[in-house]
Amino acid sequence: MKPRASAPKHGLAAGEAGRPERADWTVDQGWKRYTAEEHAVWKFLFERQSRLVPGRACREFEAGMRDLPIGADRIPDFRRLSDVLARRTGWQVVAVPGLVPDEVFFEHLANRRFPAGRFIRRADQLDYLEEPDVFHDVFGHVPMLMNPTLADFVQAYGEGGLRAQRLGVLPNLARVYWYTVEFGLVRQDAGLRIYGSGIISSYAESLFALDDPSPNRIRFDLARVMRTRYRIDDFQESYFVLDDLEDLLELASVDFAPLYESVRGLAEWEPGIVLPEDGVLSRGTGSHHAARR
Ligand code: HBI
Ligand code: FE
Repeated sequence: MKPRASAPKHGLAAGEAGRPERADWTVDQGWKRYTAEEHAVWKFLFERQSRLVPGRACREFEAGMRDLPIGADRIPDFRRLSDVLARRTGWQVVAVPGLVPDEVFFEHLANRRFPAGRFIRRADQLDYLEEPDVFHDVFGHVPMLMNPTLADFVQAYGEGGLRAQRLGVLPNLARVYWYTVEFGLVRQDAGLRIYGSGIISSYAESLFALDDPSPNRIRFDLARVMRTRYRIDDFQESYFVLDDLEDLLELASVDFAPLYESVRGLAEWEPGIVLPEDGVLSRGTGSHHAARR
């Protein structure tokens, strides 16, 4: 997720924003230090979101959630998540204080470690926060990492991130992550479904992304997405839709270098634009964002 904002802390209140304890920015989750109020925030979010999942999340999300030790009553323990996840796809969940520097993030992903924020949003921030907390990271990302295709794709993103940084094209790659892992939609037999973690961990965006007439829903195209800016402060104006989650398999193995060259210096697209060559599944009214401008 994006984020920026002072994160609420548990246990070790002060100083988390400062220098990391370890070079890889990991910390102990400190599971025993979560308070009853923090578990209660988790429970509220978990129950509210779980009601939305049937008929909205892709089947891979539901399957991953079913097999993980994630429930309403307590914030999950990352070690128990990692036990199950490692057996399935070789991934682990490690605790971090919040956002970590890009290269630290990529290094973890390249090694199949998912850095999850250990703090949880406060009860007065249930609907919006900019820093990825334990609810976004665990409810949103971990079930999808149980899927071998998504698991490979995210590792490839970590490896590609380090390369893209050296090539000076990180914004292009970051957009691919944004419009897939965070805000992706996929067509399944039963209809349009969510696989993006930023959507499925958000109550309002889970409704907006699928049902609202405002956003565009456009077939995913790699070069197109690389040129498309995104919003971090509001719902997306456009969602990009895969025909099949397995399409990520090819995205995990193609060489992005020639693509970076092909988009270098070209115009960047505003988030809400629709191009003549787009495969438009539904053309948005734009009403949501127009009302806010
Ligand atoms: N750190 N903890 C955390 N989570 C993220 O999703 C994250 C991050 N650091 C950088 C980052 N994301 C992105 O800006 C990169 O994917 C480009
Ligand atoms: Fe995220």
